[in-house]
Amino acid sequence: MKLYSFFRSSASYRVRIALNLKGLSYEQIPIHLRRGGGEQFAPAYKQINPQGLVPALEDGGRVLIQSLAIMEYLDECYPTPPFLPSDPADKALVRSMALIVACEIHPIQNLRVLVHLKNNLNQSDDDLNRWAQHWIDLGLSALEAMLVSAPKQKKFCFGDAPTLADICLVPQLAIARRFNCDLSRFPAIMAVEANCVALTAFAHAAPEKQPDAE
Ligand SMILES: N[C@@H](CCC(=O)N[C@@H](CS)C(=O)NCC(=O)O)C(=O)O
Repeated sequence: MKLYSFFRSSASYRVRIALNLKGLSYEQIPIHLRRGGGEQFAPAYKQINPQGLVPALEDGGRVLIQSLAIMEYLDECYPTPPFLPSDPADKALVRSMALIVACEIHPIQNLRVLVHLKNNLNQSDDDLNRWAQHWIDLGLSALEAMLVSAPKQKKFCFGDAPTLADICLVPQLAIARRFNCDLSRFPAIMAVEANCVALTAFAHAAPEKQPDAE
């Protein structure tokens, strides 16, 4: 498998964790999101991902995009260990946690959104930081409340094994730190993160461990 990714990209980080949890080997093709105005916009890469975003996963000659779609594909092709619980309501709960990160937090503090705010709407770097902090804080506050009240929350967001929720959460925390968010307000999230990063699948997927890390 080939993973088109960028070491600092949290959506790529999700897929690296997922591949590692499934015990799959993969070659990383780095797509630098800043160099030369962004390698994601190169015509050759847009043939791979017309959205001009990372990650993209090539498997058996087919290319998949969108990290959640990729992770569900991996889960269906390689069911062990599962990324979702079997009970429909539990599954919906785990998906809802993953979607808080992937749909409500990450897209509005993504690079292209910040570049647009800065270059076209004349916002300062301070404004961009406050923007990112605001949306990250709002989403993590909701997730913290869910973890505190969830009856099946144990070592991880749900139960005693990592699910899609943890796979989305840990990379988002790396971004939160990049924007200097105050994570001490989220003790349940911090406890889950500590249990995740103790696993080699998460530790080996960390941005600083990637071949393209700067
Ligand atoms: N929903 C997409 C998001 C992909 C995405 O936004 N990737 C970011 C890096 S985390 C990116 O490529 N940004 C490039 C840009 O904003 O120009 C997914 O989950 O794969």
